[in-house]
Amino acid sequence: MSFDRLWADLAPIGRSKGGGYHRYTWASADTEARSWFTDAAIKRGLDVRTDRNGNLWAWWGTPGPGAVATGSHLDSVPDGGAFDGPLGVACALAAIDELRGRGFVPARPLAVGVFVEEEGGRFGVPCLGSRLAAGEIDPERARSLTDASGTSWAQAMEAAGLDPGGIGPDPDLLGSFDVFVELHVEQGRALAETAHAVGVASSIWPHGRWRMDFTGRADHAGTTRMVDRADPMLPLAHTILAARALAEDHDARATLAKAHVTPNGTNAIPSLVSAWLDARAADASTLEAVVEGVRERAAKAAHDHGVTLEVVAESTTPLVEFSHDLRDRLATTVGARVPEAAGPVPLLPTGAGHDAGVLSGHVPTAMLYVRNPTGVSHSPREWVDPRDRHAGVTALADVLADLLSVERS
Ligand code: HGY
Ligand code: MN
Ligand code: MN
Repeated sequence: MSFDRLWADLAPIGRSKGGGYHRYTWASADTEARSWFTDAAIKRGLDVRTDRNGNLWAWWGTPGPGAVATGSHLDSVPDGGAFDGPLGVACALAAIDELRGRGFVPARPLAVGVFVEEEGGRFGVPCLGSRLAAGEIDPERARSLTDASGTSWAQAMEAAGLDPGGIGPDPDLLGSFDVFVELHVEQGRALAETAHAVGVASSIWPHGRWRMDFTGRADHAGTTRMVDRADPMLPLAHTILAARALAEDHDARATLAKAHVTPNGTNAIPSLVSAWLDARAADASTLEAVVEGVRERAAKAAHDHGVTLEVVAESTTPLVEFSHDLRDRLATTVGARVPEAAGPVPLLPTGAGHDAGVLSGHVPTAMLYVRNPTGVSHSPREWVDPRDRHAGVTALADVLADLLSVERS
């Protein structure tokens, strides 16, 4: 299957020492991955364009209104898995091959997209490319986002040969899409317990990221009495434990996995500790209860240790309920190839954010998930069996054939 050749070409790009992937937007591995996509698309006679925000689009047919769009992302979290993002992109290209092999001729254009900075791994705001296109983030704020070395989005985008001056809402692009379908590796084990290689998304939990700055007082680790300290590490420690307890109490998710300690010296009590809270819950009120609970306990711990606290919401995403019609239409299409005995195609909620979630406020949107037997993601252990990869291609080809057969409404 053409998928395997596509996958073999992509696999070596951006491999990290840990066996996972390091593909940061606008950095070298990302440039290589974008070339992989562009070369594969050109080889298929697709018309490849870069939109004002740096997202890539490969068109089968003349770009224009009434299009069906699909795609995902190629950037990764640090030491991420192979499938999160790239599976959706490779399956889309392979689905075109499969449709052509069936002699299928689309009644309307198909656009295969690669969104930039979906993980927010380098510049901190997830789904940046789709948020920009959807007008959901101020372009000036995006341009001034910086990575760990202080390089801004604008500088990095310019170094990649693109003009950051034009980033922002792209109503013409989104207006040309009648529907957007994203295929993605499942980031959980719901399908692993079933006879289904492919499931359909029902919703995305509300979630967000909050930066917590604990400002203390730098001092000597050896000469400063414990009572005389304003050590920001202490309220951070309390906050990490509070987030865990609140998430358990509310059956939510709360994680502090990234922290910057200044000056980060073994024998220097820090002046500042910045940490990022990633919180998610099945509904908005539960998410709010968890985040407010963390904020309160962090503020109390900061006060108790003579430390000040500032909390900044860096990105928030409301509950996404995918269009029920589209969801059910995809389930019917995917189900047509599944034996009766397997039961109905699973409709899956998820705590993972996706560009499809951002677009769902602007374009009718749906998602397909492909079985991940480990259920693990954002880790080198993420996995999809080769057979299920092909099942993903076939399911996406069937869905696209159904959507592309209908003349523009
Ligand atoms: O964090 C997420 O949910 C996604 O991987 N960006
Ligand atoms: Mn991810
Ligand atoms: Mn993803």
